[in-house]
Amino acid sequence: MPKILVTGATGQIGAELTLALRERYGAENVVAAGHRREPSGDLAQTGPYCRLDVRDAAALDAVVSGQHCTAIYHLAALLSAVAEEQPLQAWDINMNGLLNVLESARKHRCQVFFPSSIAAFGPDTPPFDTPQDTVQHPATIYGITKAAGELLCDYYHRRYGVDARGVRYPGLISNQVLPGGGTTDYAVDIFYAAVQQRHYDCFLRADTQLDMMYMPDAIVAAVQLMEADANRLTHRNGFNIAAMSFTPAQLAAAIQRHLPDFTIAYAVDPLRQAIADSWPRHMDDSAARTEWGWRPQFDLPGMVADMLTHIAAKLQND
Ligand code: VAH
Repeated sequence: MPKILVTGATGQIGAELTLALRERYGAENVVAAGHRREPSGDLAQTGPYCRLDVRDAAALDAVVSGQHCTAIYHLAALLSAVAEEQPLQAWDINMNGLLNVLESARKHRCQVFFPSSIAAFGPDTPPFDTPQDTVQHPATIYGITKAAGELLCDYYHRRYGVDARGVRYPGLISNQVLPGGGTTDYAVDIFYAAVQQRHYDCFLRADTQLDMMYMPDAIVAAVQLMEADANRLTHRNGFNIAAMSFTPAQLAAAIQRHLPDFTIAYAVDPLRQAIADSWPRHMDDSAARTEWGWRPQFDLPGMVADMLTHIAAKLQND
């Protein structure tokens, strides 16, 4: 049975991924590590939790060796918009944190999962059907750390045999933990606003098309890739994976099919609009489908229905 460390376990992906991994491998086999946010009830009560700053190489290595970890899902990072406000801290957390994880993985023979992003592409990347192997000139510090992270993981695999794997996530939508400081956060915020106020002021332009994915699919992708037969993998880090691609206007229309009185207005945030404009619209994920069987389950109507059900229930219980 694997012994897993999840860094960034109190974040948007980490919180749901930790609970899914505990369900699959046994709660005692999944150590959750968080730093900036306090763990939710489930996270702290269903299995081991520790506070960990991934920039502290000795502390990270002590957890990996002390817990005899066999795999590290490394999710700790600053997201795109907040990273643009603090580029030096973003480089420190996103790059030195990853380097510390890869060094521990090298020493203790651990697998590594590294989440890259559509942000690893830039304005001169083909925006539609973005190829698996293409131009990567990211225009944000977050995207630079993601593109560099893909290369660093490939290096540790080639040079030291570390079994590092990763995907390029689109914008992720979850009904559990709110995202923090991302450019695609509008696609989560809009549901809370729709249920509570029947109105949302969107910080991106109505026609800003981006790849998006529902969190249950994102979690399945991580586990499926980490369990895939290594002999089938031509690529390893930075698999394009896609599920749906939509604009704020299209998302609003899908919500209005459930809440006819919902309205949207646009108060564009120049920083996050510029970030979104530098990203591709829709990725070609044929390599992931061929090499490890990637298949998303949620489309836009399915995600909207599930999100509204969960958010309405959650707000009723709060
Ligand atoms: C962000 N949610 O907005 C993240 C993600 C593709 C976007 O990387 O920064």
